[in-house]
Amino acid sequence: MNTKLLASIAVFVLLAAVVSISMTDSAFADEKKKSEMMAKKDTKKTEMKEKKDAKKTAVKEKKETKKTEMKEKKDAKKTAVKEKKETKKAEMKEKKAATGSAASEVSVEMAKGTASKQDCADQCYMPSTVNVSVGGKVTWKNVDSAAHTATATDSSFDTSLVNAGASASNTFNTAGTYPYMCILHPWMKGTINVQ
Ligand SMILES: [Cu+2]
Repeated sequence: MNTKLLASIAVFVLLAAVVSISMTDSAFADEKKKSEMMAKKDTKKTEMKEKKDAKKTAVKEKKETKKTEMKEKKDAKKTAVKEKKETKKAEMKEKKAATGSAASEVSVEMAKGTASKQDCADQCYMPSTVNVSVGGKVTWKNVDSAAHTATATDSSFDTSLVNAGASASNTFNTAGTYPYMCILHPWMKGTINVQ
């Protein structure tokens, strides 16, 4: 009786152990499979995300490259305009310096047709205003077919009659502004600045 019971218990325990081991194994396998699947899923997800990110980055980079190019192009244009402006400014300054500075010898033409051209204005004497240094000489060359004079309004100088094709000069020793005209054709007016 005792032996039978013991045997029964032993068999039961053995059976229970076998079933338990089997169930544990099965559960373990399931768990493993599940875990593997999840890992696979995660890997795929990561890959997709990386791919998406790479695409995003590429688009962003392309956009930035284009932006940089546009900016560079714009800057280049700006620089070109600025340079052109500065060149022009320098040229103007040079021109101004050339005409503005007083020379020791200046030549003025009594222009063609001024004997009858009453509206010759600042083109009767060419140029109509000149700058000469103190002690400098102004020479009037008559390129017209009529005779003219260069006569100071204040009578400080007078070339008297300068015939067609002839020239006359005056030396200026005192600084000042000297307006002058032609006594034959009073619409002919000029100015000598002695500096
Ligand atoms: Cu004249």
